[in-house]
Amino acid sequence: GQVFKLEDYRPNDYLIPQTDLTFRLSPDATRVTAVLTVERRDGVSASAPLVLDGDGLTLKRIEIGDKKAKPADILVTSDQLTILKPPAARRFQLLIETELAPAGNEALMGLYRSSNVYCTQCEAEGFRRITYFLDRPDILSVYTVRIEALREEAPLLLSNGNPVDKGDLGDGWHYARWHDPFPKSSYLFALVAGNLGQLADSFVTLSGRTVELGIYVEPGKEKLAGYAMDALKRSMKWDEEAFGREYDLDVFNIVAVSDFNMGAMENKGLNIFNDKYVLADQETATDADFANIEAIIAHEYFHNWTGNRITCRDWFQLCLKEGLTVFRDHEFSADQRSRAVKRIAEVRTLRAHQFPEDQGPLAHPVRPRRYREINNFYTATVYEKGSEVVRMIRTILGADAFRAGMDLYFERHDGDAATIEDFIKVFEDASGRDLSQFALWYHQAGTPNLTISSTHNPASQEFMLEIEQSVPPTPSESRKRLMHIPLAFGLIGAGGQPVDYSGVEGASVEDGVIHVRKRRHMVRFSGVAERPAVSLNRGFSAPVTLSVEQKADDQFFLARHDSDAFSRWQAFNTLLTDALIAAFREILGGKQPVFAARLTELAGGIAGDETLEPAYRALALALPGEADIARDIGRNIDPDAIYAAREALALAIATANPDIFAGLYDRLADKAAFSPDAASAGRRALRNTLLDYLSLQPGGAALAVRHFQSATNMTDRAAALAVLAYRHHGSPEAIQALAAFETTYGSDPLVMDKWFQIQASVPGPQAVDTVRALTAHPAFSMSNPNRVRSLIGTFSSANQTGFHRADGEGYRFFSQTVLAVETRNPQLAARLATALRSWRSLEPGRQAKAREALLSIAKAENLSADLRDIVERTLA
Ligand code: BAL
Ligand code: ZN
Repeated sequence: GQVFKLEDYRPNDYLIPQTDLTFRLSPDATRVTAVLTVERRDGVSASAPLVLDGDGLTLKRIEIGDKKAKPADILVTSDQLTILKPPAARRFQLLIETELAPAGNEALMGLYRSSNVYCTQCEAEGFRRITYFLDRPDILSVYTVRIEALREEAPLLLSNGNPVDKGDLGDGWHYARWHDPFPKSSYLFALVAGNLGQLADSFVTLSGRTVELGIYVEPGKEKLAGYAMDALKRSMKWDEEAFGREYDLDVFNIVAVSDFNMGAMENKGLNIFNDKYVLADQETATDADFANIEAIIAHEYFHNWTGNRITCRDWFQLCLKEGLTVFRDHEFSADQRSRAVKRIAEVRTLRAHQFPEDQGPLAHPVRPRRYREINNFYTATVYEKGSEVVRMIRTILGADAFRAGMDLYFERHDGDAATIEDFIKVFEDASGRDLSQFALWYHQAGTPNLTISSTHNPASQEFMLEIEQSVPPTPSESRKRLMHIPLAFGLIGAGGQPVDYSGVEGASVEDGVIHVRKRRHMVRFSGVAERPAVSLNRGFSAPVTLSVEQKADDQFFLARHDSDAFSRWQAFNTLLTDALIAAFREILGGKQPVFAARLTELAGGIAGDETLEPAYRALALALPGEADIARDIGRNIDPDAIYAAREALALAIATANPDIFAGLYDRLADKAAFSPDAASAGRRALRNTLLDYLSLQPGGAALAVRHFQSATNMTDRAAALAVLAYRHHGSPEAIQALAAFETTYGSDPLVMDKWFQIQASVPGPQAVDTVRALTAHPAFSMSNPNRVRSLIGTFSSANQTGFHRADGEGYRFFSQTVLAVETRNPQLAARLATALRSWRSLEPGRQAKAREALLSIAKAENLSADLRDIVERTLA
């Protein structure tokens, strides 16, 4: 396939300042009439052909400047419409009529039907499946959209911008017209038509304008949108306060649909959401669901400024809107909830999803320079690492200069299709700092490592940190340049107090941050009488790995005393990881692992420490996941041995703390009415984590059954079901609970996703048969992305022992399933296929079998560009 390169960017010869669309909707033959006002750019020859993008379109009519086009005037191929001799006038009109079949569109790109609702998804290149267009983000156009439909089939007609007109057309047809005054890229176009229920509200902006808010859902589910509406209003207020950003249209609409490739989409004034991220109440949604809804509602809303008002020049700049908007939604959630807990959760996500990407065959810079299929670059690197890079800019500049830079960005680039260079420049201009070395974070792939050791000289009262940076090679980037890494740190005295120093040499150190810029720094702190413990990468100031020579005593000390909540969590997590890796090696050597009593007792100490928030304690007590442990081990992975090590540590912690855990479990029982707020969710999280440990003790199954039966909300119910399914797999208690859950929620697809997910993650060699059998369950569907991700996605990315079954059966099932999905939805299949990206870190037997599975996909006929790109890069 074609390779697109950043350096090949050039503006198109033509612009499309105005786009008027008319849709006459019908499931199998929708007519789209596009009237485009085309403008030739200054200096472009009048004979330059106009080449429009298309994808799978049926062209019905074309008029160039009022005249019907003759066959010799145009050239139509499967993916282009070329106007060979455009009119001589600089500005002219083009009328294009196409016919689409939304009902048969299972790829869920362009115009499609989801549960009889017409909806669209145009990012990145879906608009070309609706009409021929310059389908690239730097073509900004003002859209007017007229929608015609049978009133009975589609009483509700929505598009971007403000409503301007509506009326009856006779014969049961009606229409609505929408106008969006803000020029926008085609990927932000949206249309929704169908029979939907509305939850209405309003918001008064900073300057006193009233905005009508609507959330549209399947009729009867309006009440389930209440939390999303609340999150929307809080997002609108927060963006005014934190970034000075006000909403700009008269209406803001959100529509929830059940078939959606992404989480949601920020179309101007008409966000379209995967219903999983809108619908919630205590009976059907977990606390994690509530938190996700809050974050994604905020994320899409924040795109109105970072994405829509200022968009990307080309798709290489995707992180310009995504990394920045993730940073903004992280800050929002941190302000709405607990900053420390949020930061730990973010870092866990980054390590679980971005680190393996950066350390494997799919590694790419935050701003890539090449792609074959842009759909495959909606990655953890672009989103999550992209957010970390923005966070580092704030760390380096400080909050005030960062805000000044953001203000300048909005002022200078409003209405632009901008680049990462533009973004970096505003911070340089606002702060007077040189960010050229820092900019490598956007351009260079790979997770940097810092090797750090410390020495203390009591005679000279010097404390020294020796820091060395390295960036491992990544595909097509074997040599790396030196990065600017902001490393936040703290020196801590024996009583837990911060240690002052009188001077520092060897690196620039500002506000508790060491600026690592060279390969090696010897940082000398003077006036330090006693050896301090050193807390490193506080708050996870840089997305790096650390190799630290640190005494276990110091690690225990930090786990008890670090005043930085993130680093305190990190210290305990590192202790757990080290113990798990040691246990893994013991198991491979045929020994029973043993764990230090001071480690298992510290777990009890943290659980019972009332000075710590319950949510924090829950995160501390959650053992590193099997994939996290595998990543830290790095190579020759045997997932069964990792699983055994993790189980052994869980049992050791449970056995060391039965009374603390049981007492706390009882005290945490919530007697108040349900609330999804962070504090209540934190108490539930801690209690459910304790249940997991307690279930390993005698009577554990009965306890989990009581928890399941007495649950008054989905968080507790799903947690108990998971404990029964994992810890008591195959027991009558587990079987009964799964059956009861299915009976109660069988007709609620989003809740059944949890049921699929829990069963898909039950560890062990039986998992592949369970999952295969569940693909025949009536609630499962190979064409619905949420179902596929819940069952197949969970099995392949969250069930290490099941998926990596030693005989390769997990991989065989997986490759067949990926191919079955791909015939319907290539984007979804490509996403699933990334589950094998770390195949080279497996032990040789599994490695060979994983490779076979990848090759069997690569060999399949008519592979989509999406899947081919992932599989070929994974095998390269
Ligand atoms: N732009 C795609 C969905 C999102 O990141 O908001
Ligand atoms: Zn986004």
